[in-house]
Amino acid sequence: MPNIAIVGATGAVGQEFLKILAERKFPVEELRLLATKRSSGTKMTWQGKEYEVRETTHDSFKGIDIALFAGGSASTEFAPSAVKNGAVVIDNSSAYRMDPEVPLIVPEVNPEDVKWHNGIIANPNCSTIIMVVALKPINDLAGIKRIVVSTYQAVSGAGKEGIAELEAEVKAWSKGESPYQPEVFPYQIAFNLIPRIDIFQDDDYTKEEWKMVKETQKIFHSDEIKVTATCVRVPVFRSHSESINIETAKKLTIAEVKEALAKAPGVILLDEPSKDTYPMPLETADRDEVFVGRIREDQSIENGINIWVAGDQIRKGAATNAVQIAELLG
Ligand code: 2RA
Repeated sequence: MPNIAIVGATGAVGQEFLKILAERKFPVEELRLLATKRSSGTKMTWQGKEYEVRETTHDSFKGIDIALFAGGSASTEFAPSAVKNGAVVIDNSSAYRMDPEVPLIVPEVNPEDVKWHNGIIANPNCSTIIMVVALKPINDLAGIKRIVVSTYQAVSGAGKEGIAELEAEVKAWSKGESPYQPEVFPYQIAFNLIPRIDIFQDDDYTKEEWKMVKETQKIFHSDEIKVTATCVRVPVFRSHSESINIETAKKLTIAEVKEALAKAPGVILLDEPSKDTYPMPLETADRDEVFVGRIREDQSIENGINIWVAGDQIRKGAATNAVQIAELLG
């Protein structure tokens, strides 16, 4: 059984790694919980046993087979040391995603890429993962030419601090207190929408929007798929939603799209307009599947489809996908 290290164990994604390893009965010989100096000494319980979180150092990885990195600057600082010590790193940060030597994997889409890793495997951005799981069966059937996506991203994407900020703002508002001073998001997120996730680039797109373009092309192995994205933070705790317009090379009927999605691994079709049934973040939170509904023909173009997708950002958008990658390592 492998020895596993979790780097960033005390954060939202780190804690979810622990839940998912247990739920999926991932075999673990030794578990090493690592975090920043500030969190070292924290006690965490996993499978009835107490573990003490230790500070991540370059010497933390001796004997480790798989290191799950939750994200942030620890990846650039420590992933190379983990690899030097013989571990395979599965990294949830954006540091290595576009490195041509590093596979970027969503197990339902491109599991074969696990074969060519050189020690680091990147976990894609949450909104990309959720989108490509839903797009894979459509791309297989008809070849996607262009994607226009707008995201509605939960505060969990900014970690447990993002969740705490929304909660604090709602509590302050309900008590009639003066507005909470935001620290995580650039503006109040409660009762608001913020059309900026990650930093702005020179072309005025955000880095989050750029990730959706570049990561989608890398996962599908095709620069021919054109993608344009608008990413928006919404006052939802932990499930991202996305409105996706897809133009395909071949004409598809809506029945064909629904049939393919209903059979697709990792997808749940929730599309019964007459019963008011469609995916919503409250219902998709804490689930591993990507939920798809509101499937309609785009009548403004020749071969167009509109879909609505929702999926838990911390689970399939981060921790579950990473543990599925670990499972591919066999
Ligand atoms: C967000 N994409 O939602 C980020 C998290 N990976 O902010």
